Amino acid sequence: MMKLHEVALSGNCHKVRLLLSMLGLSYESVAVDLAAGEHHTPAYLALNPFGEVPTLVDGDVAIRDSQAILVYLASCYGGERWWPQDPVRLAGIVGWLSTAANEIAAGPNSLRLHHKWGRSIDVSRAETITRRTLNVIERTLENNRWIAGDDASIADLAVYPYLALSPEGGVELAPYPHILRWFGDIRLLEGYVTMPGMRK
Ligand SMILES: N[C@@H](CCC(=O)N[C@@H](CS)C(=O)NCC(=O)O)C(=O)O
Repeated sequence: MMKLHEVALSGNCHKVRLLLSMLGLSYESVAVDLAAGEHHTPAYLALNPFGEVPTLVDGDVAIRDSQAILVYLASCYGGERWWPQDPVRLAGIVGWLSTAANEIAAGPNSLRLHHKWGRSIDVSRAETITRRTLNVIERTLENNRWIAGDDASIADLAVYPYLALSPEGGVELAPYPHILRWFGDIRLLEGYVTMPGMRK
């Protein structure tokens, strides 16, 4: 059975929990105790040399990085529905995976680390990135039901958790009605699961 090395309050881990659940895949959850430094042990670093969660272990392979795990699961177990072959659609999806790893990590994720756990960050930079990113996503969702076009994809699952958790970082979402509408659509997807800190 697959093993997901994870942390309950991590939005990066939640991306993977969402897809595993939506694909109906069973897995063993292995809790990593960050406070105890479990992610810096040689055994964990052998699976993930960056010492981060999540890490997915499937048979002989260990995969690090939430975006990479989404790609792996979607392409192995999701079929055309979750991993389309059309190059334009695929490029659109990967573009959003990149946004999740860059702007969303440096914006809303960073603000949550600061407000919830006291991480020292450049708050004004994180707020600027957050505002710009939310504006782009709001405009995207004004014209599209889903973030990368007409169908739900791993792009939605990569972008969703840290936006849904962003009120924990002091972000006000009321000015973004299309993002709020899209939250509702994601929550109706079969297999949707929530996590602490998310409204639903
Ligand atoms: N790009 C990575 C980032 C993972 C990441 O930053 N994980 C955090 C928890 S959400 C972590 O492991 N932090 C522990 C540390 O950096 O010491 C991904 O998307 O999986």
